[in-house]
Amino acid sequence: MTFGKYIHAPGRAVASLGLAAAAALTASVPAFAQNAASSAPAAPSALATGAAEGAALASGTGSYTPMKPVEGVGMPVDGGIGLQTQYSKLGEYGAWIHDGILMPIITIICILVLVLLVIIAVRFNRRANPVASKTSHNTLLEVVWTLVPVLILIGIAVPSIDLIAKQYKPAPEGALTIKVTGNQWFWTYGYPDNGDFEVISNMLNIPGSPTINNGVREVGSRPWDGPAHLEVDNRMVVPVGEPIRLQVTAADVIHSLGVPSLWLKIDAVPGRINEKVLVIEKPGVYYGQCSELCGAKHAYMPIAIEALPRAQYNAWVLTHAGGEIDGQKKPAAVPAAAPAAAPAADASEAPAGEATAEAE
Ligand SMILES: [Cu+2]
Repeated sequence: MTFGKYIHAPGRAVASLGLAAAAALTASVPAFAQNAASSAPAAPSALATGAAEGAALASGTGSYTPMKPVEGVGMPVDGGIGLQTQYSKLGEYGAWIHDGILMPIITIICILVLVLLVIIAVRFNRRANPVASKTSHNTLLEVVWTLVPVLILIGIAVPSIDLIAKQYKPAPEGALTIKVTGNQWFWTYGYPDNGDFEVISNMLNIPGSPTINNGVREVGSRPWDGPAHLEVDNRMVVPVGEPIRLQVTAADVIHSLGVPSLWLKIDAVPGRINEKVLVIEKPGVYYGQCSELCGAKHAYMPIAIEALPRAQYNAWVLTHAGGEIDGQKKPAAVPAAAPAAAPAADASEAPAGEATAEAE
């Protein structure tokens, strides 16, 4: 499948990102281009990373072909309402609270209030009911309309507080730590448990639109590219099904790491580390965006998380200079990585068929 409709319908995609930001971009394209070239290290690093990616694929120390995302999975859909399908246990729980508790309660209360209003307007207007009742108290009614809302609030509070508690549960011992840093206007992902290499992640440029990141390729130029405005040059690759300790901070202003389909939103604050555990249930590519207004290119720093089985993750780690598995640099020391590495290397020119199959 292709994402041509996203790529060739920038108007629609832009609308989903906010017309205001798009207007600002159009008005000051040269300024952005200069920013990217002078202040942000993103552009040159991205070039270097691209070259390194090719070299690593050829060198045989590791292998990685980006996974092709499944359309509609881990990304917004046209005309979608409600929450995105969730791919973490916490997300499934949160979505259940929203869809199974909050929405029914909201709907019932709204209908009840509307019905009462209509009854009052029809039966107790001045013409239909010229002599108004002098009743001022009704003990039973007052007890009921106090108790029922209290019970409703308790019904909402119990699962809500439970969800909050679960979200704050610290990562278990041995969880893989990934350090996420928000920058104006790109993300960096550090892997201290895998040799402390760092991945710089820039949004891909959009054909026919002003250049956002100098030196970064255009979306749609690789078979595994996802939607425009969401796909990046280097994704945050993580192992699937394992607890990941995300340590989130920022280098300049406040950003926010938000991926709707993973129930993930956590602020990236300069000088502070916010921590969150992430367990992704299914291999796949999950997209999000910076969720804190962080400056001119706020709308152009998407997040793309690719969850791979452990063996493929290890092979990806070894494509990076300094990448280590359990303190070992040689792929020979990681037997699990070897079988996955071989076919993936052969398939490096082809669209990641294997990876896609896993995702489905
Ligand atoms: Cu930001």
